Amino acid sequence: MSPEEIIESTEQNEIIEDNHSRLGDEAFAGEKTIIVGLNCGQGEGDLEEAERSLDELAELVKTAGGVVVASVLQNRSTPDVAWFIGRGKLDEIIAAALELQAETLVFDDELSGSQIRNIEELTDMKVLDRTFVILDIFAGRAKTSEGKLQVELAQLQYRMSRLIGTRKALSRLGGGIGTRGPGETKLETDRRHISRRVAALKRNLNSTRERRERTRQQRHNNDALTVAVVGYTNAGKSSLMNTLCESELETADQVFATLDPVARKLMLPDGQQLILIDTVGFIRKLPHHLVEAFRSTLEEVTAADIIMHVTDVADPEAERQVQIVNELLSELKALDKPRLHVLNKADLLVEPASRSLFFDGEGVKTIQVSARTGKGLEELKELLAQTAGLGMIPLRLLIPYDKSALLSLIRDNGVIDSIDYLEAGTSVDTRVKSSVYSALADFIRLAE
Ligand SMILES: Nc1nc2c(ncn2[C@@H]2O[C@H](COP(=O)(O)OP(=O)(O)OP(=O)(O)O)[C@@H](O)[C@H]2O)c(=O)[nH]1
Ligand SMILES: [Mg+2]
Repeated sequence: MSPEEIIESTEQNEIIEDNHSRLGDEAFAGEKTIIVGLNCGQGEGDLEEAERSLDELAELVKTAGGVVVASVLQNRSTPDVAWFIGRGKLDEIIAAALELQAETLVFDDELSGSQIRNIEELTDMKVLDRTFVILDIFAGRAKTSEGKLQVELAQLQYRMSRLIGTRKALSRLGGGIGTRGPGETKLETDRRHISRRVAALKRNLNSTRERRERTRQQRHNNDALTVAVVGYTNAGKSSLMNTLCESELETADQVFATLDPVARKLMLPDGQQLILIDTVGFIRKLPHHLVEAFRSTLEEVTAADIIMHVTDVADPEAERQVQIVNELLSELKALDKPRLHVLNKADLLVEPASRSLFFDGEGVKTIQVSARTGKGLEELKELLAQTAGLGMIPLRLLIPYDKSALLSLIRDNGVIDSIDYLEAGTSVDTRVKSSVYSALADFIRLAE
């Protein structure tokens, strides 16, 4: 695709009919895979974390269409420079692969290009890492042109940094985890060609980003407060938005069902309107290239007025997931914003949730709900109204009849608690965003 073509395709950021993910999962079915993790920590917690991360990798490989036939975890004080894990361990893996007829190895950490090449040559298997698999899933899921461009950028940057390796991973077309996205012909060409493509993608994403920035600004100026719905992947963010906003966003029991941010209006019981923005789910070791490439979508989180953090309270890993989400929120400089913590899937709890989940930071209110049964959702709306109200200024106004346009400004930027038509004008008790205070200050009613 030439840069011109890219510009054209980003002009409309519409949902492109996407058969990729559906077809993809079938086309990739059955690739026998051994997953490999390395634990360099000494503590018991470290081992457990490495095991959980490996479980998650199995899930990722499955989502990408592979079949995990074995999982190997090595304890070692440092990664091996040439082989990542121990050479002896690799021999064991080769023997196991022969027996299990496995053709692919997926490592749970990012490997260097030379490690990938070394291991490929030794094992004669296709060698991938966690980042590659995540990028592959994203490539199959991206629906809008912006999402597709972002994923392609992340893939190219990732591949460019490993161009010297990946003989097998790149030399196969048509089937196999990691063969979606930029195909062989593009990757065979030299780095300069890829660099040019990367530069073109970045330019295009920049213009998309400016457009997104403008939309956001408009939303900010004329509309309700925005709430970024964030959380670990599969926590039920989209389901919760669907139940709250009566929308029909795609939900699925799998990682990364949502890639592109989608906004929906939520009318609160007090008449206030909020805009909820669904976002991509977070995960352990979210690839650096992906965070970079998805900067413009992740800025929806940075720009939101309120953060609604959703956690699957029934997941045994919930506490760790909260920690991972908070680390990413901190990177996105979003931890200081008004935040509430929603413990979802309460219907699946067999015993009470861990108490520590209820303390997610100073001033952060926590509520237990179920998007499925509707339990706790009215309280959640209350809590959202309260949180939204925190940044609002209460005013008692008298608006002359020739300034009635100000009433729409108030409605768009706040809530009217009571309204009364007097001889001198409209008397309004209201709470408004601080951004419109100066437009209204002249009409504040003085105490009678
Ligand atoms: N039992 C139960 N299941 C739920 C609840 N909320 C969501 N789910 C299920 O959890 C799975 C994930 O839900 P999604 O809404 O797709 O989760 P998400 O957080 O948007 O996930 P990503 O977009 O992949 O990050 C789906 O199978 C939902 O049906 C709930 O309250 N209770
Ligand atoms: Mg989702």
